[in-house]
Amino acid sequence: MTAAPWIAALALGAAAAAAGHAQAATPCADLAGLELPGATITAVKAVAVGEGQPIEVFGIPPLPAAVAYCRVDATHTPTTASAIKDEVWLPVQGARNGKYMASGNGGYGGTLGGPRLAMRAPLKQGYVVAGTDMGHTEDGSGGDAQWALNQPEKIADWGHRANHLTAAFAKALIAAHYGQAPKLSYFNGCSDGGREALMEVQRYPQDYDGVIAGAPANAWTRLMISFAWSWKALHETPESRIPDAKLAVLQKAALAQCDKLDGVADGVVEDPRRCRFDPVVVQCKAGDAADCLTPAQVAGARKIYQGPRDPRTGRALFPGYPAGAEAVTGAWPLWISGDKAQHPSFARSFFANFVYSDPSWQLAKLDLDRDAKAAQARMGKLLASDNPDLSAFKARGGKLILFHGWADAAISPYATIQYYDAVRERMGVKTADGFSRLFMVPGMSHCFGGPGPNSFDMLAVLDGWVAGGKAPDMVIAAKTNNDYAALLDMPAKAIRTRPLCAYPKVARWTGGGSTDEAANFTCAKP
Ligand SMILES: [Ca+2]
Repeated sequence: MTAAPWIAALALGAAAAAAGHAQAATPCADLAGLELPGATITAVKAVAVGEGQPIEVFGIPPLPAAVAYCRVDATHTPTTASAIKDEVWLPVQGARNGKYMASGNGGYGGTLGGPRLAMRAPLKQGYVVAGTDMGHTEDGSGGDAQWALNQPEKIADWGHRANHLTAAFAKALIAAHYGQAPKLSYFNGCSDGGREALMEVQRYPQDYDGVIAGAPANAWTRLMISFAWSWKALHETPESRIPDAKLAVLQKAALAQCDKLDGVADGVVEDPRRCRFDPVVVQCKAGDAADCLTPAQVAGARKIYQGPRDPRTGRALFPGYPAGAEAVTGAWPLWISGDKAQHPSFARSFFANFVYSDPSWQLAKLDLDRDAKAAQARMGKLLASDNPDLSAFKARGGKLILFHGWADAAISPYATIQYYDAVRERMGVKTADGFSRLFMVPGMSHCFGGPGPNSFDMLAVLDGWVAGGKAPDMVIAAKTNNDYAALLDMPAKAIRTRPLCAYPKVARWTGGGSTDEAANFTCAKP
C-alpha cells in the first residue's frame, strides 16, 4: 500500500462515519449547548419513567412517561417572520430501537398537543420521536387560522417547511446524542398530517424511509371548496338545515339498503361504492316530522353525498361523502351539519386569511366558481401534496402506506381513492405496488374511532415492510371497547377483528365461522 497515511485515515474516518460509529455521544444535559445550523435549542430536560408528559390539547392532563427520555425543545427561523417550534424525545440508550419517527400535526397546526399524543406509543417502543407546531401558536385544530393573515412565510412554514426542518434537526440531534444516525426514519400523520406526509414524500423525498399518510387533506384548496360546499348545501335556504336528530333517519335508511350488500349485517358498509343511496326514500309525504326529511333537507343531503359541482359546467370539483355513518359520534354533527360544524369554520378561515386577506370575509359571499379558481391560483401549488408522480421517493427506496376510513365525515374517503388511482395510473400499477399501499377502513371515522374495526398498528406494518421486507397485503384491525385506548395507552378488549385489504381488494366473509373473527374473511376483488 502506497497511499499516504492521511488518505487512509480519511477513508477509514469516512467509513466509520458512514457506519455511524464516528461521533462521540453527547449526554442529555449537554445537548443544551449544541450548535446546529438553523435551530435554537430552547430547553433540554431528562424525563424519568412515570413523570407527567404535558399534552395540552383536548383538556388531557399530563400523561406518565413509559420510558425515560431526553426531551429537547427547539425553535427554527428559516425566515425573519418564522418561529417554528418542535420537540424531540430521545429514549435512554437501553430503551431505544435505533429508529426515528416524526408525528404529523392536524388541522391548521399551532399546537404540539396532537403530535405529543401520537409520539407516546412509538416512544414506548423505542423510537426517537418528534413533532412540530408547524410555525405558529394559534390552536388551529378547530379551524382557526388568523395567524395566516398577510403572513406568506408562516403559510409556507405550515405548508411544507416545518416538517422538513424538524426532520433535519431530529436526525442531527440523534447523531449527536447517541453518536449514531437513525437506522431508519418514518413519518406518520393523519388528516392534515396526511397532507404533511405526502408533502414530505413529494417535496423532500430523502427525509424518510417510510411514510404513513392517513385520511390525507392533500388536495387542500379543493378540500376547502368542498367544505364551503357543505355550508352552502345546508344553508341554501333556512329550510335546508338538517337538525342533528334527523341524521339517524338518514343513517338508518342507508344501512337498511346497504349494510348487507357485503354479506354481513354489522352496521358497517364494507364498500360504500356499491351503496347508491338516495335520501328521497326518507322524504316526508307531507309537511315535516321527526322521522322524515323535508324536500329542502333531502336536497341538502343529496349535495353532501354528491360533493361540490362547478355551478356553470356541472363538473365535479371534489367527491362527496358515503352514506351509512351520518349520526355516529364525530360524524356529520361535528364536521358537516352541526351548529358549530368544522367544515364552515375551516373554509371561512381559509378564504378570509389565506386567499383574500380579508378577515371579515364570510361564507355568505361564496361564489363557488370564482373562489375555487382564486384559491387554486393563490394557494394550490404551495399547500397541495397531490402530485401523483412519486418517482423520487420510490427511487430512494421509500415505502408509502395510505389509509382512509370509509365513515370519514371530515375528508371524503373517495378523494384518497382518486389520488391513489392517479398514482397507480401515473407510475403503473406494478411499480406503484412495489412501494405503496392504500388500505380503506370500513366504518372508521376521521383518523380514529367509528362503528367498524378501527384499531391497528400501521407503524408496525410499515416497519415490517421497510425493515423486514414484508409488503403488506392485509392488516388486521380490531373494534375494541375503547376506540382511543391505543392512543392513550390504555387496556382495551377486542370485540371484533377484521382484515383491512390492500386496495382495490375488499374483505369478504368466507360464509362460515364468526363474522367477528378476521380469520373467517379473505381479501377479494370488489
Ligand atoms: Ca355490513
